[in-house]
Amino acid sequence: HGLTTALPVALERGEFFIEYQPLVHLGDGSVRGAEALVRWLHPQHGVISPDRFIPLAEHTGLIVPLGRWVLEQSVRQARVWEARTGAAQAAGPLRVNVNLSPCQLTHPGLVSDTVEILERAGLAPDSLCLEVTESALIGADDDLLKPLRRLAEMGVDIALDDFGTGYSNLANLRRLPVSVLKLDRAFTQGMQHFPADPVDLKIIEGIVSLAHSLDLAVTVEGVETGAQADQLRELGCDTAQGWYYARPGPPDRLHELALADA
Ligand code: G
Ligand code: G
Ligand code: MN
Ligand code: NA
Repeated sequence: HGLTTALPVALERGEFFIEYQPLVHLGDGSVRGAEALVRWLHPQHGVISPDRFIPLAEHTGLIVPLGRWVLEQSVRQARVWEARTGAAQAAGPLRVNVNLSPCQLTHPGLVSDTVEILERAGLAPDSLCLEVTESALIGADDDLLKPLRRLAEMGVDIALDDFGTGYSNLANLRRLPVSVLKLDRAFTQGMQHFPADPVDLKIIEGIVSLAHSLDLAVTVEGVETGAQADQLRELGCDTAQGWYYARPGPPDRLHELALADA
């Protein structure tokens, strides 16, 4: 596979870049932060989606240095947003969400690297949210959860990504050091028909109610229409992400969006 051999040098050659997709507060429509989404600008094939190269990076071990690079860039970017929006951002500094692969969770340097990156950039830990997929934490033992607990104790938010696609026991949520549930895009896609299936709505309502009773915030992904946003707000979801608000884009667009609605 050509991509597999090109991947290890792509980091040294500076071929990766990051797009940011805004996270919007459903209550007042304000931009609160963004999710960092890495892309590979391959010299021959053009822009390659993470769906294609993240599995390769996991397989070859490049995910650890690549993930560290994404974290460092994103944390530095959040510090730039903070400096540029400053007091104009009534809801506090713009925050950044960074995805973590299962391999990064088991890597012994996760906590120390994260601490060092935050300190070097001068970013407060509560401006960072790490996204871990539900499937990575299914059946997680204490050894796997320990680094996440330490990060959570420092003030870093942990989000359970793609929630609802795995088979985790809902009662298990209590054990996990997470403060945010990210409802998978599949839930929002199920609402595309109007009126939405009342059973689907009941399921979302139930998840939101459970999450809130456990003190977890709910973020919904894949919001494509205003009608979906209205319905998800009524169902009690806290934050939304999706094409209705903005596609993933360059970092400078974020403080423009944030200042525009400040
Ligand atoms: O933005 P896009 O739809 O192409 O993202 C596809 C998938 O790639 C998403 O599920 C996202 O979680 C994952 N992804 C994007 N950036 C990163 C990253 O920096 N690290 C990891 N592990 N996954 C990422
Ligand atoms: O699973 P993860 O959160 O990493 O996925 C993010 C992916 O979802 C990115 O590839 C992004 O491009 C995609 N995405 C973001 N918003 C929307 C949307 O509103 N609709 C659809 N279909 N995909 C979206
Ligand atoms: Mn994600
Ligand atoms: Na997701």
